[in-house]
Amino acid sequence: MNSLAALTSFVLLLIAPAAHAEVHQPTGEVIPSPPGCGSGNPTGLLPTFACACDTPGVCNIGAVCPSDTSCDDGLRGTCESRMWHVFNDNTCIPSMSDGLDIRADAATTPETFSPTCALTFTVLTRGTARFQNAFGWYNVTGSAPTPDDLHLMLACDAAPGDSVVLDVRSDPAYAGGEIGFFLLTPENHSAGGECAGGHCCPTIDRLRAGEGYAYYSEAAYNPDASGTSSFIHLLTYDSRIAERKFYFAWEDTYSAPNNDFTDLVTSVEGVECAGAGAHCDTDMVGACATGVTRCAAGSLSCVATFTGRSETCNGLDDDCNGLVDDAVTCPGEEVCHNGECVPRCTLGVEFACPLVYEECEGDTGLCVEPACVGVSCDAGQVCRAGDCVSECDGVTCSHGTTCLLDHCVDACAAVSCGAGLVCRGCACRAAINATASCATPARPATWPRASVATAPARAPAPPAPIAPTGAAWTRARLPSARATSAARPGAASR
Ligand SMILES: [Ca+2]
Ligand SMILES: [Ca+2]
Ligand SMILES: [Ca+2]
Repeated sequence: MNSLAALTSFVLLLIAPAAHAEVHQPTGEVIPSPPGCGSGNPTGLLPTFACACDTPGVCNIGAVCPSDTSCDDGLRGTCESRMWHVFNDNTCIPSMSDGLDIRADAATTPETFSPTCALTFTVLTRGTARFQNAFGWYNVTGSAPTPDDLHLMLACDAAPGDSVVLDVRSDPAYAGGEIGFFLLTPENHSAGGECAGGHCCPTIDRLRAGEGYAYYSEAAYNPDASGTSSFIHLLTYDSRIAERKFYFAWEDTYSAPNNDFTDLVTSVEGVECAGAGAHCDTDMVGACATGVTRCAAGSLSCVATFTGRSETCNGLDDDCNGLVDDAVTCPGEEVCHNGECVPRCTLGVEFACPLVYEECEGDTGLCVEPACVGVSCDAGQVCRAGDCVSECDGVTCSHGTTCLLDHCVDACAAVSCGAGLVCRGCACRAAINATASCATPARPATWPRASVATAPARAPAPPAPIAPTGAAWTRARLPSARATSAARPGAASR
């Protein structure tokens, strides 16, 4: 196995959503409100999430403990949350829960999203709302959406469990860029809490005619927005069990929320928070330095693409201590050089340095540029032409590869993407030809060989480039030799 291929065993860091400060209304009340009890069953947002499972009809809600030695753990399937009882607790409302936390994971950001594939809009619950609220999307434009740009996806008659699929990206109404989501209510402007004209089904036409309200994921455009004393109408939750899925939990009453945030709870699958998927620096070193921005608990964070592991001879700083291939062992008499175990060049003519511009360094048994013999560089630097320079300085990698520690590597080789996604630049993105269900699996490209040639210095022209088998690669040279590329001929035979 190619030693570089071992990198594919890296795993993508699991995104553990970081709990953040509690969200509260301007009145000081922490939101959302805790579970209640209705008809002998727990009510509110937490049981809604305990019934948001990858299998329909399943709920992770345990039964009351029959004795102090036997309690139902509530575990039925893969669900966002779980609730279970302890002996002698409230027989309606389980006292224990885990998974998605309705308070710790509640977020008012992101306010805008990027459609990455076909979107699936689903109603989870309508709680006990008297309004038959509706839900949809709009184009983010930098100003308040007009009724003409409110695109209803879940109308007032959509029942819990109903889903609508729309590929927003190919919808004529999509202007490109980010989108927001809205709630449509039928509330009477002059009699709060009442349905305008006694009709509780809101429509865009009724809104245009001045009946009801629209509330937006961009909260500043809400009809009752008033700066820092604005009531919060929407809490968003980043799914813990599905990629690119967010939950939208709404409060529907103008300036008078009751804070259960179940007046309409919807999910949208196929969106990322705006800004996700970009390259970022994790502030770690070595292979762990490269990250990608992800949504976690409502905010962007930089998630390392690779986690550290034990160092092997592969041209990478596997254990993220800032040193490439430090303290690795190679079989027999071999030494680790440029990411490969090679025979010591001190062992005689048979193992002499293969490139004419390299010289055998006696101490290490390595072939190096003559000007780099005896030169030791700090972490993060490599010797070229006798000078210690920053790794990846002046290195241009071929399409699909990224310079990491002076080597062109396929950052996607270690990234595992979900169905319908492909890895680009170490971030999982929707496949270009994703079907409406976004279900076409697409695998990342195969692992290309890194080009690990060192630059010639005061030396004859290096031999013609020899591309490793089955791999495309290019590499810019230092200014003194910009036009040429070189690989160790020995590398081509592996
Ligand atoms: Ca409510
Ligand atoms: Ca290391
Ligand atoms: Ca290594």
